[in-house]
Amino acid sequence: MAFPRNSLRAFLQHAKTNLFKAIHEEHRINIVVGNESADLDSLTSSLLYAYVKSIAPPQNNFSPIYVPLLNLPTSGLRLRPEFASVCEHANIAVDRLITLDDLPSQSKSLRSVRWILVDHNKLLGDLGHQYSSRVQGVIDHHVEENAVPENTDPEPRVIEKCGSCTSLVVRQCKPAWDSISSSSLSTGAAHGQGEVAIDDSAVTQVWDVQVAKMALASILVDTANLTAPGKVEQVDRDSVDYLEARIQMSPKEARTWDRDRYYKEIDEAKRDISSLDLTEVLIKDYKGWTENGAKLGISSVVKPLNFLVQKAGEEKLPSFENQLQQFMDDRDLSVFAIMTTFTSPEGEFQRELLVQARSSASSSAVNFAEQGASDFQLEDVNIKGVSMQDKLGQLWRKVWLQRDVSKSRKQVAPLLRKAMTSPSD
Ligand SMILES: [Mn+2]
Repeated sequence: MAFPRNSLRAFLQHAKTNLFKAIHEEHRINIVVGNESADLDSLTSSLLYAYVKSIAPPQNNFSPIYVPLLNLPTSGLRLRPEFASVCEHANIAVDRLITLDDLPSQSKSLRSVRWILVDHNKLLGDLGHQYSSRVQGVIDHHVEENAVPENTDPEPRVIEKCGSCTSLVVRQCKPAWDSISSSSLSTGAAHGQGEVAIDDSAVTQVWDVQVAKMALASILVDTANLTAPGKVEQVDRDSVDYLEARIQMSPKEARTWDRDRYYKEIDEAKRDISSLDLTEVLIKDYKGWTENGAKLGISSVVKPLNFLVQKAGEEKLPSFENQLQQFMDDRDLSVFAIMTTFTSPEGEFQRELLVQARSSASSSAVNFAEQGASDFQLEDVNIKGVSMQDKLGQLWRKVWLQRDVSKSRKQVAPLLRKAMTSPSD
């Protein structure tokens, strides 16, 4: 049975109840799961897809129940202050989000489940070990990993470059979303006035506005309010248009809606990492891979490296370098990278890249550095408190200013992984 039209808040409750039933009574469900960095894009992609498809399930579905799952334990939620802002606009409680803690322990897998991946296209980690063969659908904007079957009918198989995965989910969900709202926005009525809105009950409009704002948050943050060079694609712009039109349907919201202000609010919440310690900052947006048995980890950070060095000082930690070493040891990493994004005092969007490797992997790092120098326009830079080698010479380390700011972890990670798989000769 499809979930009757209701709010996002009610939907989350429905999804949680059904996940519980699936665990204990083995009835069928679909789980819509984002990637392991569990960022805002993964959250909103899975929520939007699961919400719309639960109300308007495709024909021949495996199950009409779609559960949005965050790919992190509940303890990880506090590392993401932007979730709180977005959830407030969507009228849902952060502690009601469904996380890995809601799944059964590893020894007891869910039997009747199909997985739909959003914001990644290969199920990694423990989930990957248990459920890789049950993946039946993907919407993603990362590099294709050829891990999802070619035919995922009736679920989509969409892998396409753009600023935000949520934009692709919006495009995918438009027809269903239109069908569950009494007025269609996809048929050219998007900017219609009163006559379009009359049919929609006020309460449905409120629900739609909550969902639209939730989805907009990711697209705006991921594309720097549709301005990020090399990231924004037409699908991002179209999806923002569609979602804003949904907001405009509500006369009350239309009067006060201000996209720039909304973007600023969410972006500021995301950048406010003052309450986190250094390790928390590094794991907040972290992704890991294993290549040829060696582990690679990359942290994305929304502040410059000197902020991190300073933070280590404030926390009276031995040193920033020492903390990096500890971080690598704790995760058994051969190569660790930090990618920072920030705005310079002159208002310029900038990126730094730090790569450090154990001596066993230093040839991979050198390979990466050679290729990366031209691919990403890397320029050597000195950061106070970060030397180019550890005291014993056992670590290879480099810090660059990344002049090509259009390249993110989506481009840097594949090159690092490649450098780790192709032996130097
Ligand atoms: Mn994404």
